[in-house]
Amino acid sequence: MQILWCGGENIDFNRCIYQEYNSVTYRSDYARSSIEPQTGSSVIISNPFWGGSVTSCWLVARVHWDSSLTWQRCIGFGQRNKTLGTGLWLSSGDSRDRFALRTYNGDSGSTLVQGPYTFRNYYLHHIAIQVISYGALGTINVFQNRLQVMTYTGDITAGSMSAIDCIVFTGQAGYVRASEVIVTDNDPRALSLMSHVPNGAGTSSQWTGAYTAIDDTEIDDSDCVYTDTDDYNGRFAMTDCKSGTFYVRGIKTVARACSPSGSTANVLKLGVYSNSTVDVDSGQLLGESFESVERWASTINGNPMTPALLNSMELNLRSEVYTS
Ligand SMILES: [Ca+2]
Ligand SMILES: [Ca+2]
Repeated sequence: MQILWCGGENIDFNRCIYQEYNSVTYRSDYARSSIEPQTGSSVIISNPFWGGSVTSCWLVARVHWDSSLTWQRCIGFGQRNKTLGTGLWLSSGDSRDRFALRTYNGDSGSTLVQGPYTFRNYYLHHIAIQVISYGALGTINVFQNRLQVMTYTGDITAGSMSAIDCIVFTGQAGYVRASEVIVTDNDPRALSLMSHVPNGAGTSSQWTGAYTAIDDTEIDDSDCVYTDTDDYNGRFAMTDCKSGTFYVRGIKTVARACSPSGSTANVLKLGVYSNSTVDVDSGQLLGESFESVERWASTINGNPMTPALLNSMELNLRSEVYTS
């Protein structure tokens, strides 16, 4: 199974996200919060899938449903360069506690199929959605608490969307929260997403600033860690796995970063420091404004990940001065 994308905090989505800390809306031993739109938001979209767009994939998420609205968009699949809201959506139906599958062209929606009246209000649902061959003849299956509740085969085209490259989430404040969002190429119903955050100084860190500047729950760019020197490693200890037996599929490293005007260092390499070895990606060129950059790794220094390895690793940020 390949993990195509994952996320569950405002750093993973790019529009008007509020984080909800009422732990009935998420699993507090896995996630730090759920996400929720701010009042006045438009539809929220995720950071892009790492490997580009796909036409078949799965989504699994924890969804806290607290909506009094019919035909309320909840979560689904989108394409980042299309009119906001375009997508293939799990929605409420003609009753607030009824499932529906809808397509939106960015302007209006149409119903593919309605499901059972089991979208229970004020309840944390385990939702999985499978898309097979997005297009004029495709199939969508929806699972609630791992059991199938809807299926539709036919034209599942949404507006001018040609493929799927992001997750879309409701813009309606106060009704829907999501956490532990994972996109895969195969059945992800057994997967969980656990957030790990900086909780101490790292080994021989060369960057300026303390971990407390980057342990934000709500994004706070007013304090951060930084360097303007080539090939400097910023290292920070990370929180551990919860106890239990886990098979670790991999880790996503995500940071908000920028290279302000006048900087020398302009590339950020993301990864980890483990067993005295740096394992970072080839780096991403930064703009002058803060934005999220992500890296997925299914191994550390070529070794399969284990909870013990994760517990001992440190976050490793590495600077680079790139000149074309
Ligand atoms: Ca901060
Ligand atoms: Ca640790």
